[in-house]
Amino acid sequence: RPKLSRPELLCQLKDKVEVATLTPDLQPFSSLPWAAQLPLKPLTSDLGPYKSCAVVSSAGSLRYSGLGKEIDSHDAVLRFNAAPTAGYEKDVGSKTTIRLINSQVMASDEHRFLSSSLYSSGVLVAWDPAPFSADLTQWYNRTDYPIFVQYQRYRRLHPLQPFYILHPRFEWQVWQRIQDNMAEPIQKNPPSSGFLGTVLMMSLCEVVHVYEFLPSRRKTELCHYYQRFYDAACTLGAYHPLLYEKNLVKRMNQGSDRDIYTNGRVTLPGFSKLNC
Ligand code: NCC
Repeated sequence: RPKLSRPELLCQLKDKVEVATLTPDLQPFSSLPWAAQLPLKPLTSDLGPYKSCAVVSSAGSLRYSGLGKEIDSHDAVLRFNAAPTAGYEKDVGSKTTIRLINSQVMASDEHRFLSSSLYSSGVLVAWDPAPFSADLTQWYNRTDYPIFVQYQRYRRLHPLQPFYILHPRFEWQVWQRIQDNMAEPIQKNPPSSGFLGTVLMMSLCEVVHVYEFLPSRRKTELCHYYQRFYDAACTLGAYHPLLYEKNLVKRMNQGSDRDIYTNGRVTLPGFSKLNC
């Protein structure tokens, strides 16, 4: 199979992936009393379009990057899971427009999801590793973590904060793009929050800058910029097909290799800017 060119890869991603979120009309939710807590409309009709967006990975290599001002200069900023800004503004900025969280963060005591102020600003978007079928009823009956119980609790405490749940079809559509563009079979686990968030922002923004997803010259085994914990698997992947995601992002990058090396910055076009 011939390797796709950059424009072909970008158009394939645009054509074959839809950023879908749960709405109250979908089965099995439509027959459940709490379905009314779900946003009426999908995320993509409520948010954006934005001109410029920043996706801030949680990588340790953001430490001492001094990228904070540059990151905050974007119209929208996406952050992940428990990644804080307080105390790290110089390196990661302070604006949070959207926070993408996995269901483990919502469920584990350690993250105090229901009570910590970390989660209460901006728009929340949650996802849970669903069965490959992406069948909503199957998933509902056997989620990886109790995403729906926690969602309902959070909504009761913060009824005004926008909070979306990604449709599992989205995670597996993104996974399929990775697999179809790799020569080897990859593990059947969903893509990392980092890559899911990147594709999400490509559907909302005209241009997307992704920071320290492809590591810069600051590359380190420090897992997160906000924690003293070292593990190379955070950058290279274990459960998630992270190395393959990074390979694909490298192939789609419209910026220079120098930009990656010095700033850890990748430049991707928004889907609306592609002529496919
Ligand atoms: O670590 P995590 O991701 O929260 O990081 C967010 C995204 O940043 C990119 N990243 C991170 C660290 C690093 N050194 N290099 C990177 O490129 C990745 O794209 C990553 O997705 C997740 O994807 O949701 C993940 O979540 C953590 C964990 O659940 C949360 O941080 C909450 O504690 C996972 N860790 C564990 O399960 C132990 C991680 O595998 C993936």
